Amino acid sequence: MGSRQVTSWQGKNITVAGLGVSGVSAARALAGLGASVTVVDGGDGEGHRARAAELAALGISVRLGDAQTLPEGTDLVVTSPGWKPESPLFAAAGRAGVEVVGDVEIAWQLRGENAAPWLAITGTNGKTTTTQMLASILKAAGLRTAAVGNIGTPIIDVVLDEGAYDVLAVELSSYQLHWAPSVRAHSAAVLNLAPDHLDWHGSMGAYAADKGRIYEGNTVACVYNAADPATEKLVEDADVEEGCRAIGFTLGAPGPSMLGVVDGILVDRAFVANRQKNAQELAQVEDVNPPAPHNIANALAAAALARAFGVEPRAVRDGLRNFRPDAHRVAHVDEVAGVGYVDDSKATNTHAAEASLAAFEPVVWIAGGLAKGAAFDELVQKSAKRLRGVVLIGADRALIAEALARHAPEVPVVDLARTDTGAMLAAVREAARLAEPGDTVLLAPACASMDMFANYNKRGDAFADAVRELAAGDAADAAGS
Ligand code: UMA
Repeated sequence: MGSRQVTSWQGKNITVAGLGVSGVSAARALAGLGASVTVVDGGDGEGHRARAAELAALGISVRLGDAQTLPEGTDLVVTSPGWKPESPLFAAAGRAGVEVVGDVEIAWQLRGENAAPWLAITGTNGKTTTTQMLASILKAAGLRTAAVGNIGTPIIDVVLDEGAYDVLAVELSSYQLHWAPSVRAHSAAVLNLAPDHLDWHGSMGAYAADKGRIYEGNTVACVYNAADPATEKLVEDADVEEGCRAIGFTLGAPGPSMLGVVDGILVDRAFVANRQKNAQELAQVEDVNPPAPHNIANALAAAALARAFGVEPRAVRDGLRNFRPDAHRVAHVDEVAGVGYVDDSKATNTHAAEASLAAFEPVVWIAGGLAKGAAFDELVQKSAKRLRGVVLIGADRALIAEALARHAPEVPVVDLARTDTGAMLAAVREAARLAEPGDTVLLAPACASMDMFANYNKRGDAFADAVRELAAGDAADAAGS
């Protein structure tokens, strides 16, 4: 790293908001550059105290149990993405004339002159998978890369490791984009745009505007979803570098400057010579794992970003073939008594749940949790005809129950008014009771998990455990009969 950054951070009083994954990363990095860092966090649990002790050993102050008061003398607040813009700490910063930025903004500012370019991905759904696919393609091309950002590896950690990477595959959430005004990606994609996190952003317009920031200052390509005009609109509204192109992706045949699918083949009509006439084969649909429609769209977006970076077609194919999806994303768990059990715990909003429900019929749907300000009418209307029955769990299940009563009154609904650890087993048992051989029981909650579980992984694990228990009972019944 050049001395430029070191001098600019030396002696600055930085308040880091949040002692989670990004806060710890930001605090360590900035303290390492000579800043005087105080981390503040509203929590005061055991985990918080353990992390605070680790940071204290590095000379970083930590204040737990008070997320509201701005430490005296703060020059800059660096926030973790989850903190809402209207948090009292930021109001205090505003009154004191102190700027608030996110850890992704700091990462951008810490880049040296030869830093690896960013290929950035956002969208309501599919961003983690697409980022992983992109990293897999870049690796297949022999490039040194990492999948970072919202995906779980704080981006500051890799930015400081300058020289180690040729290019980064960066997943950015709307929260991170909100707090990162000067990030300028080489190329970026918005995969889709549907209502989510409205409690955080305040409105769909504000959410879309934050997502759209990802295109600001792109130099080579702004990748949009041709089936989702809102994403194309964000490209139109973006202020990009001269010569930057809008590149669409579609599940149909692509026009010029698009990637798409023709006769089961993923083709590129954007990064080829004479794109009016020519198309380049990239991969077969079967190379995409799994080859479900929404995932083919993800693969096309990843391919578009890789091609914008100059990656050869063969590496696109090899990268897609090498890619293995994470657990809890439309994962087949087991079959019990002729009924399939599928875990899509990652479907934490209505848009994702809709894509998931569209893949199965007839389906017994397990849904509910924290709604995050969402409405369920459209999801229920679109999915009603596929539903054999519904089992509702979690804090906001009444919202889904009401939508079902309005649009699918004939569908049987089991409302599970319990949030204890055994609730998922009860939900799976109820679902099994509603299901008939040939049906699918699908956990696609359309809600966040934190009312009942630590995260969506734990919710998916609980579902898989419950299915195993059900299968064991079924086997015992069969042996006994
Ligand atoms: N906190 C407060 N007051 C608040 C809010 C939070 O004190 O008002 C404290 C909490 O007690 C906690 C810390 O802040 O100690 C948590 O900060 P955070 O919620 O920003 O979470 P991090 O651990 O820093 O993780 C964040 C992302 N989390 C969120 O955006 C909510 C992670 O994305 C990301 O992987 C990580 O940074 C590294 O970049 C997770 C996520 O759920 C996976 N993202 C959302 C999504 O994908 O839908 C956007």
